[in-house]
Parts: sequence; C-alpha cells; structure tokens
Amino acid sequence: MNLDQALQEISAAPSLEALHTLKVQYLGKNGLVTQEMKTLGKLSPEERKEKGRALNEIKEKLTAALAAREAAIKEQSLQEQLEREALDVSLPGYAFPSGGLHLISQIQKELLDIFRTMGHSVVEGPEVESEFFNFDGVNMPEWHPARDMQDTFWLQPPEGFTIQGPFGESVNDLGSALLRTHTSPMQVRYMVQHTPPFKIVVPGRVFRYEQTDASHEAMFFQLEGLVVGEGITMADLKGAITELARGLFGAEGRVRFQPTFFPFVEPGAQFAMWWPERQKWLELGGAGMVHPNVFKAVDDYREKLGLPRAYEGVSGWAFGFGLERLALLRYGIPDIRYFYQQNRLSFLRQFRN
Ligand code: FA5
Repeated sequence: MNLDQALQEISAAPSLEALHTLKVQYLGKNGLVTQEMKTLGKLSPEERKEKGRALNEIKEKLTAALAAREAAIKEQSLQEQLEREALDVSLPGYAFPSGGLHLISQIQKELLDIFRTMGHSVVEGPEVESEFFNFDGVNMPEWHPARDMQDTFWLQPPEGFTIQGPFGESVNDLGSALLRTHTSPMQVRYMVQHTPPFKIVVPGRVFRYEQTDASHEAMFFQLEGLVVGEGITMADLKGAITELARGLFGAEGRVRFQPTFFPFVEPGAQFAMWWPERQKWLELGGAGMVHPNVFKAVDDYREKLGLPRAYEGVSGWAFGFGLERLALLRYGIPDIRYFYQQNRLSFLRQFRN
C-alpha cells in the first residue's frame, strides 16, 4: 500500500461515512495494514522488527490523519449548520393584519368603565330567556298591553332543553322560551340571587321581531343599570345619568328627563343627553324607580326557593338604553344597518381604536 496516497485519500474524504470506509479499508480487521501485520510472523526476527516498526508508524500516521479529518469534517458541518440557522434579528417581521374592536364593543367598554368608577359591578345574563324573567317578572303579565311594545322571537326549544333560573333550577314551567327583548330580565335574576344594597350594570345583546329600518335592528345591544338599597331616590338616578353624560361628553354633559311609561318603573322617564358637538338633545333610553311589583315578584320567587324576602322597605332605580342609537347620534352615522347587516370593513375601520 501507498502511505502518501492513503493520507491524501483521508484528507480529501468528503464525509464521515467516506472516512469510516477508509478506516475500515486500512485499519479494519481485514484492512490493508492489518493484513500486512499478519505477514510479520513469516519474517526473520531482524526483518520483523524492521517492518513491525514501519507498520506501526504507518498505523499511527493513518490514525492521526483519520482523527484530524474527522475533527475537520465535524467542525465544518457545525459551521454550516450555524450559518444555515442564523437569524437576522434586524430584518423586519411579517406584518400580520391586525383586527380591532367593533365600534359597539368600544362604546360598551367605555360605558362599563364609566360605571365601574361609580362603583357598579358588571354582570351578564342569558340571551335565551324565559317568558317569566323577560316579561312577568318585570310587571308585564301576558294580558298587559305593554307586551306589544316589544315584538318577540319566541323559541321552541328541543326536547330536554331547560332554561335555568338564577340558581340553575329549571324554569320551563314558568313560561315559554324566547330571545330576550331587553336586558331588564337580568334585574330579576340578579335580585333573586343577591340581597341589597348593590349597584350593577348589565351589558348585552337583545332581540326584537321587528322590521328593520334606519333606526331599528332586530338585534342590538342594551346597557341596563340597577341600584337598590335603603333611601335610594330619583335624585340618585339623575346623578348617575349626569355622571354618564359627563363621562361621554365631558364637563358640558347634561341630561333631560321626560315622564313616560314603562311597566317596571314608577315613576318612569325617558332620558336624553345634551350633545355639545351638535347642540341638540340625544334621546337615549328609559329609566325610573323600580316598580313595587318587580320587588314583589323577586321576593315571591325567593320565597319559593326557601330564601328570606329581602326587598321590603328598599327602593331602587333602573335604566336601559340602546348602544347603537348612542353610536348613531354621537358619530352622525345615518343608518343602524351599517353596524351588522352591512358590516363593511371600510365602515368599521373609520372607528379603529
Ligand atoms: C326597554 O327596553 C326598557 N327595558 C328600558 C328600561 C330599563 C326602562 C329600565 C326603564 C328602566 P325600550 O323598548 O324603549 O325600553 O328600549 C330601550 C332602548 O333600546 C331604546 O331607547 C333604543 O335606544 C333601543 N332600542 C329599542 N328598540 C330598538 C331597535 N329595534 N333597534 C335598535 N335599538 C333599539
């Protein structure tokens, strides 16, 4: 065998596999060097010594060359890997399109923040509701003409479906299922479950079986407010709504109340806010002092569950208004259908937060 050629082959080996093949070829059990070693026994002692030393030298040189090449190959592949996997942290990232909150979500958030600073808790209720909480419990029994004020989507729930009361009890026997027409049913649910005093606001989606037009949708959002305790008066209601007006429109915020009828309040009012930018009143929603029949319905329900009556001798106020109407007036949007029916991004992006 030719040592120089072998060394050259080793230093030119392109991979660890090729290197291994060479190692076997020269130093393996049947390798060239090993075979030469085996011939030593046939030689004279002089020659054996001479050739033995020469073979050992060759073996050492080959071993060293193999080790050196192995180290070099490993180093090179490490370098290649490092280059391949290098990150250029100075490159700009991918620009993912980012979403934003729908205008109505933004307004809802703003309103909840205003009421949180006034000490209200935020609670939510179910959209699939029982006739009992949506109507009877808020002093709108079946025969009451006021039911016609809120056209209703009635539901026929599938077999085995239960509408749950505030404690998870079934209320299927208390009336039909419907999509809530306002957030007021949550007044009853909350009062059944809690004892006064408390302050809450209830945001949520409501549904009415209505012909849609520029100011009417079949689905819209309301915000309900309810404060109950001893000695609560209409003045407190006015104070809270005034605070709301200031929160929305700054120091100039003013409110106007006009008497009106809602079955669940007495006295009842509709309220409007002064809209400084447009110098006009902005009709927002209804409010009033909680009707005694609502407290009575709540206490009767509590009693039925074995809870003590808790609403005798207290008073409270409530309000409810529509978020879309507020948005229409505040931003001068001409048609409520822009919000959900059209839902165009070009429209929504104008209100990107
Ligand atoms: C109610 O829903 C009462 N529950 C409000 C209330 C609560 C009064 C507590 C007193 C005490 P009304 O049906 O007027 O009332 O609806 C309230 C507001 O919801 C309206 O002023 C309006 O802003 C909004 N609204 C009503 N119908 C629609 C509709 N079809 N599309 C969009 N907004 C509506």
